[in-house]
Amino acid sequence: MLRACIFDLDGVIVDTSRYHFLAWKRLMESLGSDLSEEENNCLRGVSRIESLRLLLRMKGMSVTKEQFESLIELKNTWYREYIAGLSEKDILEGALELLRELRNKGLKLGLASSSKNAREVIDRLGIGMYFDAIVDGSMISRAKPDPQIFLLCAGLLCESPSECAVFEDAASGIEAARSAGMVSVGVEAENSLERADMRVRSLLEADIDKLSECVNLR
Ligand code: B16
Ligand code: MG
Repeated sequence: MLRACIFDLDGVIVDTSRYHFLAWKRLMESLGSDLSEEENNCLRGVSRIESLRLLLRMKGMSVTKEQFESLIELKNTWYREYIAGLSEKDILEGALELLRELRNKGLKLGLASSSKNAREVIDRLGIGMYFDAIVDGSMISRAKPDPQIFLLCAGLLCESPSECAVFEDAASGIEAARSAGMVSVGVEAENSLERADMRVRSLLEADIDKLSECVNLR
């Protein structure tokens, strides 16, 4: 029986991926390189440290440990500048309606984001009151696709993983949900998350009855 829904943040509830892209692009340009939108797609749902490792590998660049630390810091400073103007208007279509519908149905709600800035984003959007549990990047030691973030969230919600569904926009998040033994819903405009149990282009298309059936059929 479906008892809880766990939401990713970036790309599912709010489109902060644009700001991550701008900050990474600015960082790569400061190093005399560049970043295309396609290259940036590989970073979706990936932790900050792993993103920089990937970028440097992709561009055949190497930096010292100290430089790595300061680059990570700089990217985050720029990213935080970009998200300073976030407000309720930036919540993606269908998200608020879905959160309200799920709560009205008596389901528990969790938020599980790899971002260490997740709480600031949630505060700026004014949506903290919808969630019974929030797990952010500072609470985990292993990034998605490891299931740790979703298992921790289910634990805080006091629900069994098999009775939780996850809404995710990144392939790494879908893998994490699968490994956690949870039903996964891929939320992505191109509808390309083939490994997800269900797929929607936005939360507007989410159908709770179908999702419940999917959980019951397992
Ligand atoms: P930060 P999510 C992820 O958030 C983003 O999708 C990913 O692009 C970002 O690198 C990661 O958080 C870390 O974010 O630098 O703010 O700690 O999709 O798991 O909500
Ligand atoms: Mg995401």
